Amino acid sequence: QRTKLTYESRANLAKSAVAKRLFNLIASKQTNLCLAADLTHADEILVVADKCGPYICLLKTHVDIVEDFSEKFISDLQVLAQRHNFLLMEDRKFADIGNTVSLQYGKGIYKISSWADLVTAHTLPGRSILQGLKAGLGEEGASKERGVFLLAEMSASGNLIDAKYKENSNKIATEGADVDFVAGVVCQSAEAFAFPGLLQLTPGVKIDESVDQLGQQYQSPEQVVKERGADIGVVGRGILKANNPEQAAQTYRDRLWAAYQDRVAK
Ligand code: 5BU
Repeated sequence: QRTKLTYESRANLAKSAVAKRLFNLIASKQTNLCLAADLTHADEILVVADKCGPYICLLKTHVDIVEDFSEKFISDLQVLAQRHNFLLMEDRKFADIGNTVSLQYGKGIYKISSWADLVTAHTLPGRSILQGLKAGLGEEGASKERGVFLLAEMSASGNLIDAKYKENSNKIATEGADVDFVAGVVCQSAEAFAFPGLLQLTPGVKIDESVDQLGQQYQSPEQVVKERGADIGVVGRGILKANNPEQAAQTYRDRLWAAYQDRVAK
């Protein structure tokens, strides 16, 4: 059972180079917290990334909500990622045909493949999503370690994903020629996949609320790690809207990490 194995031991099983790197980063930095930096101005994101940087393994962006996006924002973010030792994930949720996805990944204003260590994608189009992403790497991306997290479940209430979709998503993540590009799965339960070389990323984590006004459903750090199999917990507003985001990041980090230690000890 993958949830009983340590991050260190799972690093050796990973087929994706960036997954291996992330497993080892989590283990050495002792944090399984991902910050969802859902803010709309570059300087706000940079400030929170600098403050929370010591407590996170991953910073997740929605780059299309940044009103003053620039290449400088990306290079500043990369400096912080280096300084504090975290990876960058663009939560783009690619979902189109391979050719379009390759363009969306590598081109346009954002040139996501040039800077995002990781991206997210829906499995809805089937395996061609992986081929499309690989084609979008370009020269710069292809020279670096890159990977994708495939969505097998969502935290939104009333979402349309059923058991069959989940099972087929698992197949895309674990079978076939392009699995070296898959770093993990975004999901809400340990049953979504079994292969220990993939990371489970679970959003919808909050300490003192169970829903928001727009369909989001939350669980506690302990629930997602111990009951739902999360290897990385994603926290956005739980940190961003706190009176002291840095302190909140530390609290979420402490609770997610203690839950992991409990999980592998038993
Ligand atoms: P929150 O502020 O902690 O609710 O933010 C959650 C983040 O995770 C936000 O960036 C979402 O886009 C993202 N997310 C999610 O909440 N649920 C999902 O199933 C997936 C992504 Br996939």
